Amino acid sequence: MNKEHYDASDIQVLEGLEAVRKRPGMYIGTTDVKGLHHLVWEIVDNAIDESLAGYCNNIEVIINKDNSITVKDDGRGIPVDIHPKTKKSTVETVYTVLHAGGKFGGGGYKVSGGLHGVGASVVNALSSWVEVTVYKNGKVNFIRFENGGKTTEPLKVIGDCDENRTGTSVTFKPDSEIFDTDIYDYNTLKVRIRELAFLNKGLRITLRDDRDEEDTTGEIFMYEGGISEYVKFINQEKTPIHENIIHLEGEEDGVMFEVALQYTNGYNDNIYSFVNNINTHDGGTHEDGVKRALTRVINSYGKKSGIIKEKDESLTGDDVKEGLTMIVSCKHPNPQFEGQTKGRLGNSEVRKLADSVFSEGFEKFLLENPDEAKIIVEKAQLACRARNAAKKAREITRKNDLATTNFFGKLSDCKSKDPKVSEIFIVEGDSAGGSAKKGRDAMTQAILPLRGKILNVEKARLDKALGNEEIRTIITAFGTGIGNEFNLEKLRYHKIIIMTDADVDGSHIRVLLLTLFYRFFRPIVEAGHVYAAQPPLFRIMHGKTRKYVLDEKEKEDYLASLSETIRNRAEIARMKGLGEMDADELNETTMDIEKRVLRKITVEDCVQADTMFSKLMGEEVEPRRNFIEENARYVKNLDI
Ligand code: TSJ
Repeated sequence: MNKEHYDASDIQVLEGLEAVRKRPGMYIGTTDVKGLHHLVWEIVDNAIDESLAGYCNNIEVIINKDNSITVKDDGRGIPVDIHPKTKKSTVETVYTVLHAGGKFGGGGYKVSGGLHGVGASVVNALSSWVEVTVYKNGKVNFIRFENGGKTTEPLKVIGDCDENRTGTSVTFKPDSEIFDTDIYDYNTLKVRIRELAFLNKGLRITLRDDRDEEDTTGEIFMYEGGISEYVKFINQEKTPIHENIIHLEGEEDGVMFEVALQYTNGYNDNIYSFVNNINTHDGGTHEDGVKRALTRVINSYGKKSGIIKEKDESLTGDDVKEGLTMIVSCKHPNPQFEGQTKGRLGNSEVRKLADSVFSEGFEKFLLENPDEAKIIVEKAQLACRARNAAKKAREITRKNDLATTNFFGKLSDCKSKDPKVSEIFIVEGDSAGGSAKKGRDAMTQAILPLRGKILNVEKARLDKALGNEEIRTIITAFGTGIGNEFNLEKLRYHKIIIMTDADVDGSHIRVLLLTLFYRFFRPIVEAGHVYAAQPPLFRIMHGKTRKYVLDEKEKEDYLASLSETIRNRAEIARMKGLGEMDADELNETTMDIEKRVLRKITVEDCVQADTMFSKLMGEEVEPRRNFIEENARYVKNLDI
């Protein structure tokens, strides 16, 4: 540091940068690894601004061996002339005066922004050294700062360069006394650089890691398609349901608005919005405008084209969002951010701009691409139906609680209220139910008989099944609730045992129950609470011995283990349905905790049942299948 250069304004400057060093959190949020990377964005943002102003096409980011960072651009170069107010070069001013960033831009169209738009001076304050090189007017200009932003000597020309060469190169070394860590993470830089490249079409950003001997060329991020390519990138692991990515843009009063979208066959949406390249995680007027227009246009087009019938209800914002991948990007010279974390755009004029740009362009797209339009409208219709089915299911189960009289009529509950020891047998048919009731251990075993009628799976869609009283009783008996209200801790039985015959009817009931569990109670399955009882298929009697076996193979093995005389005299009976076993027999073979064999049901079993369920539903498989898949989303919601 050269004391001679210091005057009153210097002292002010140092006080400014000293304030940053005293409270770095105020300026860059944190001094952890996140704050460390934040410094890079403060610098890169300046280069992006130059690109948005139309003067820069290439940006290079290099992680140097010593974990210092170099950012270079081919823009006009930071002005090198003496700034009238500070009497120092603009370069030095930008680096030493807090909040100087924007003020020295000179008519620049500042759209990118760091955390607080503070920029270069903050990076300087938090670095052990910074070097800036500006190529301009055939000269190479250089300045170096040390120890938190102290100018070593004023900007000086250190050489000549090609007249046509312009640009800025900055290298900084974060101060290890400020930051918890000084090691840069390649992937963190890469992810954001890629995003910046998507958001600024045509801009080429290179990232190179000089700590890595192998990395000699770096990775280039450049997307001529801009946010369309971002949508394509997000959807590359997904299944789009139409080919074209819809990309619309418009501008008004210096505000640029842009949106790209494509639907996938998924149930979640991937909507990301940005203002001046910053993710607005709480949305705002730009996102609202698009969503409002999207809902309106899908409804109006759907009705006009006859896809949405007179009797159908209107699609909601949630319906049209399902499976949607969308990037919304707004570049605004004067953005107003709202909300606790300033993550929402507040400028109301943007809502109108977004709405009009989107609705005009999107309606045109639908009219010009009727096949894709149909797919999109139908996807939203399926979402609507699934939403209604799930809502109905929730309402039904909410109304139906343990106090309802007919509930007790069906369920023979166990005496114990301790879920850990309680079991519920869901039994096919009244007669088996009767035997099970007699044969059970009433302390820990509850019995719920199901009547056959409702279980005509081929005809029953899941939403209908949910309207069925016995199914509702099951849901109520579990005690967990369903949908948003689902709570695994409230499960009243830690063993849920499906007890059905080994015939076609039995398998239909199993399929229906497993499908029901899979879609609405997956956490119960995942937690290992669901079992299948295994009633024996054969009874082998010889002398006073009675042996029950589960299947053909077990029968053969058992017979082989007997001596020939006994084997020849053994009476082998094929067991009929559960209903034909008496209480003792049922207890001994299937229910007695000591003797029975239960099979634990896995999620995989349920997936198989679910597929089967879809197939069983008969004609018009495809749309119904879709319906089921749509519904499956609500199972995901239960996972929380
Ligand atoms: F500020 C900084 F050091 F962080 C930085 C600034 C870092 C990097 C890598 C690049 C830049 C930068 C600044 N690149 N390009 C510019 N451009 C200007 O500062 C500039 C040049 C000329 C004019 C003009 O009106 O002639 C205006 C501006 C804002």
